[in-house]
Amino acid sequence: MNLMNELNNSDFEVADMLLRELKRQEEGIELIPSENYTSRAVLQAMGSVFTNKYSEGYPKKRYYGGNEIVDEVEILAIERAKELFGCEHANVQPYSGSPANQAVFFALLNLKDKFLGFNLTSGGHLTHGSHVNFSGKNYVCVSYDVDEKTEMLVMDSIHKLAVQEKPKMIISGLTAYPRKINFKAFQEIAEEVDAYQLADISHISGLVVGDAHQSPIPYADVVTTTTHKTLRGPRGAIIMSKIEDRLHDIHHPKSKKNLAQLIDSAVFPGLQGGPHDHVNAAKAVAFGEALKPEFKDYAKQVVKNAKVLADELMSLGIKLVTNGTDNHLILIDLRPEDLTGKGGIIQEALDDAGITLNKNTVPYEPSSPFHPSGLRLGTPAITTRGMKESEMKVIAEGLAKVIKSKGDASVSAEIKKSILELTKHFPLYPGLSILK
Ligand code: DSN
Repeated sequence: MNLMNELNNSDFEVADMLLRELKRQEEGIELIPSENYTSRAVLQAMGSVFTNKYSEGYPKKRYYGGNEIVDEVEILAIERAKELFGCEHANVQPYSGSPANQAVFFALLNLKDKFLGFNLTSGGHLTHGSHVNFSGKNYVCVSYDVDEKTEMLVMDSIHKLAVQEKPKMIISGLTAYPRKINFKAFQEIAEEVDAYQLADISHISGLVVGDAHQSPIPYADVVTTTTHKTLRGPRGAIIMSKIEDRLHDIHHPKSKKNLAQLIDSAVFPGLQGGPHDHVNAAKAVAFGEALKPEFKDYAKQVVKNAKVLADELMSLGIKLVTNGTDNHLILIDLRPEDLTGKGGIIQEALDDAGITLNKNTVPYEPSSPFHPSGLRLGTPAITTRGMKESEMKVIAEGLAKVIKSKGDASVSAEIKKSILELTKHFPLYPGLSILK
């Protein structure tokens, strides 16, 4: 179904923006580690008549009529999520990662309860306890951090903090940490202090299902993930959990609900109204794609590409946080380049060169989140495009030249030519009718 002709006829302005965005995506190198390119099948499921439906409730327990097909869609998405991750329970309704994490807080904690989360500046997420976020405002967050020297998480320090603070929940997971997370070790700590473990695998869920990262599913009580990052689906999220609440008698003695029921009722009716059925249809499609054997090759190539890109950058004299990566993302430390607080300037110079990434804080950031001293990049999108080790070398060279030039416009213009030459050979959505 091609709705582009209708869009062109009825709203030229939006149609034109869409075409220009497609061109931007085609011509540039996308290195934002939380972005990816979905398949055309995912796009089609999202841009479909499922968006016309309301379906408050859960399959077979809806508040409105006409949900017989939407029930099939949601059941399919749930079953595929369970098969893909090997989890006991899956709720596919969360609109995105932040609402999913919010639902877990709502399900498991009372206001002002204490939890442990990864410091945002060093690689955690806003919803892991930042003071400007609901998680930091409504609950008491004690942040754990990376070691100042190695810039890595040290499980012994997290253990000490947990024993001292006795939190009700410990969040594991990352948005800007280039190393692996030991979910088993987090669970051992959580069990020792009678806390829940919430593993937020939004960034790495594609790697987890592709056997390129340890899975938290055998260990963590609850696991959240967005569906659009390494998992390569539509914008959205899911929550997975065990069915039984192992801490029922300690934390929820009066509740008649098990863990899965606590989560479900926090999502609906606790926080959300009708699920986005068109997105759930697209989630089902994406899970089906991730169940195919070739997705494992994709996940492994993402990590391989990140390693090559990291090694090339370091060989060109660029300092990386933790001196490397074991996942899909890389954090460049601009301080040795005399660019402290100048991440935004280099991000803009790279935009001009056709390379998109984001400015980011580095651990123990000496400047501020809006003027940070680092750059965050990753390989999920370029790997989807088919790029491999040799392309990583070209990209590393472009990145290093722009950084070393400190944002010189003539260097960006020169790099842009090589980026256009490179992306020409990796068409996005070949044959998409709007390109004709
Ligand atoms: N905005 C996402 C990211 O870029 O990592 C996290 O929510």
